[in-house]
Amino acid sequence: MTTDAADGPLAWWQEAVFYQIYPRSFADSDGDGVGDLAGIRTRLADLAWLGVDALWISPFFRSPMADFGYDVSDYCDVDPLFGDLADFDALVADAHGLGMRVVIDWVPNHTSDQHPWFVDASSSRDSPRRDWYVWRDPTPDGSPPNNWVAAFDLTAPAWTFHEPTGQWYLHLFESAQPDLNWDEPAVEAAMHDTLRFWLDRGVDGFRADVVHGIGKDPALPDDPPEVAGVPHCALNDVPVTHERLRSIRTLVDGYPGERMMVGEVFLLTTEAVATYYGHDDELHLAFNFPPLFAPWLADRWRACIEDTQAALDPRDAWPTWVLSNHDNPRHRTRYDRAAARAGEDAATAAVRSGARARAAAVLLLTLRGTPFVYQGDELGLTDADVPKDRVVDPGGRDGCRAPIPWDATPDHGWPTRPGVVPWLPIAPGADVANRASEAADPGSVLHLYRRAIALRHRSPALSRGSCTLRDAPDGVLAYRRRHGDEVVDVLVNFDGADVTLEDRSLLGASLLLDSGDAGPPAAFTGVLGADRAVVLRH
Ligand code: TEU
Repeated sequence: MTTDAADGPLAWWQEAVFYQIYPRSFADSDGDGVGDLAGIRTRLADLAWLGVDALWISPFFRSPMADFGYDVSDYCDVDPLFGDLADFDALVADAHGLGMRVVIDWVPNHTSDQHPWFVDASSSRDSPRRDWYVWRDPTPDGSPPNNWVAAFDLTAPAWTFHEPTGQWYLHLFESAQPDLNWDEPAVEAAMHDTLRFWLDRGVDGFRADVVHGIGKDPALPDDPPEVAGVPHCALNDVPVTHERLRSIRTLVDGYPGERMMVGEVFLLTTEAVATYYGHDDELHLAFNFPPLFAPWLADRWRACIEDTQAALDPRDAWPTWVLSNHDNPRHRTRYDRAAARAGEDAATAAVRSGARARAAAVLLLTLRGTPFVYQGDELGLTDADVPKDRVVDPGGRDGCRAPIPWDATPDHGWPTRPGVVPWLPIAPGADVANRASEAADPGSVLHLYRRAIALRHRSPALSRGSCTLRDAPDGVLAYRRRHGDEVVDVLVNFDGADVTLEDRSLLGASLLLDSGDAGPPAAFTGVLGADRAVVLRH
């Protein structure tokens, strides 16, 4: 299957490499053990050096932090933990000055239960804001209004009974995160205003959290028994959401400078995700979850690419690729755990773990579509081992949220005030796997990311060309990127043994990038090393 090369100019967000910042864990400027906006500012030059084009910053808005910022109590202010609006403005100005765009999180499906809107709505059944949230009367047998399951604790209903006013309210996540009722026009208007607030401040776009949740079936029907135990947030998919996304698109596109929205559509098939692009009139981009959850196997990745082409190409929709984020174990850790389950011993893991993560980086940065790098993946980090008494996330997602190790000093760049420790433990191996040590080592994962990003930027075939899957030996994924006369082949060996390629046409092709090497580009010998990815030009 081939995807045609894009002709005509691409938008910046199609050519960009994005970098996700989870602000609590990125860099701390005030020694309270939690990262902040001023901390991010001190590290922008490092990100420019890496070569990324755009930053997506996870929530820094006012929040009681029941879900570490995904429970917003004021959409138009910075939580004091992270700084203030002046810090944000300075951050945007500095990022723009370095040529990087800034995209922020927007959480439209739910607010915090401490948001003045919910405080008001829950004050009385007669509150003028009562209908800003989803309320239902008690059922005769006292059970919740339907069988929807909340995220995180799959035994918990997506409903909480509110004693003072005698009704249930809906929450697809924690009970501290009541769902907004987008059927209420005032809610839609108020949420549009929050977009305008940040667009006026100069943000380049939004990552919209659980954006497929802003429409609900008004009948609130039970989820079918065959999906029992699946959280409703992974199932909610109704037509009215598309109408709302078209209004949002009109609003965002009404601003100059190609503002954009990438939506978190947490649905489990690419086909369903694709519908949220509309016909170039809904989301500019949508995260595609099957590749994020795919195991490290050539045939599974081949299927992910085929599914993406089949679902997105007919819509002229532009793909996204994500290997890790703040909600899931890092890809290195996921692949290592799967290998351990399949019987990989510790000695083999010590060799293969890092090599797999490096090959995955080359895959991520050579596919057709916008790649998103999650902070710390460029250092080859694994998840931190978080002892039980330090687990703080309701979804147990702490391991991938460990603070970024900046250097080899004992505190790894997280000096704290007396009596304070960083909010989560740092990942293992930080004496070597840290920014400063890796910046000084041309063979590091960090340098591999930098080389791969630079190669993508200077190669039209990689940044915008067509993508054709090619035949390859078992365990190898092969695709050809082409733009005009430029033809680039990518080969990824998912197995732990060398493979001799029968395709002699590749012999002598110049090696633009080799995931296993720091060395100068050479000619391809026809042997693809174990756990390696290579990029070749004819
Ligand atoms: O995530 C939505 C979501 O569906 C995932 O959290 C998923 O349920 C979870 O990863 C399963 O482990 C977004 C944010 O990315 C997440 O951090 C928030 O907790 C959530 O929304 C609620 O705002």
